Amino acid sequence: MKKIAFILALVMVFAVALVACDETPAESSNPATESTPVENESTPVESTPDEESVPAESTPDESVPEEESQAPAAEVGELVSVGKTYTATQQFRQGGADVNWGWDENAPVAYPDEDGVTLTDGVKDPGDSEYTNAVWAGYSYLVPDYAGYHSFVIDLGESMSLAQVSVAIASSALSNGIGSANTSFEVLVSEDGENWTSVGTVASGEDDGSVNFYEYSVNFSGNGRYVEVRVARDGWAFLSEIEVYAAK
Ligand SMILES: [Ca+2]
Repeated sequence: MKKIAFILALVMVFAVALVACDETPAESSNPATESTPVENESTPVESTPDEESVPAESTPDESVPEEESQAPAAEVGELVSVGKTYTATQQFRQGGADVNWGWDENAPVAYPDEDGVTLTDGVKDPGDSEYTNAVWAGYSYLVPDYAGYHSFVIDLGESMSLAQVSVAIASSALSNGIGSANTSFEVLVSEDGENWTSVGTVASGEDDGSVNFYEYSVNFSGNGRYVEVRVARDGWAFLSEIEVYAAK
């Protein structure tokens, strides 16, 4: 009996050992090998919408300060720029054939703003299509110190509440080298002529040459004695008037 009991005990121990050996690798390997790739595969799938949602959630956050920084445009009132003095970017000096028709600081100004009143004399439409007409002042990107835009600073004489600035620019109808396409107009205001605040920028539309000139306006609400207009254009810009309107 002792032998039988001993054999039975050995069989039971062996059986338990077998079960333990079968279960241990089954539990440790199967979940590990099966779950790992599942998690790895699911991770990028789950992260994709997360990554997409991040910019989606940040977009309204970025738009908040833009909305807060833009005050409602004031109601347009009186035209206040006619007859006011201004300073402007230097104009192009057209050299002769000996300098390949390029910049020549000793040459006369091409398409000049005679007497420095062209942009605030109240006259916009020349009534014809000649760019050589004195109502147009031509500004070239070919000047040596061109900063990417032409600058015009109007002195209104006193500080006032402002609502709109409008620029009359010649279209491509006047000449192949003239136009208004791909041009932007930025308006800045200042109380002292030194500290400036940008109040808005407007981009030009298409220039199909169907009219002699286009007008682009920036509507805003701001105060200042000085108004700067920056006309950014990689090409000739012919201007006939810059209008500044006070708030009503
Ligand atoms: Ca004018």
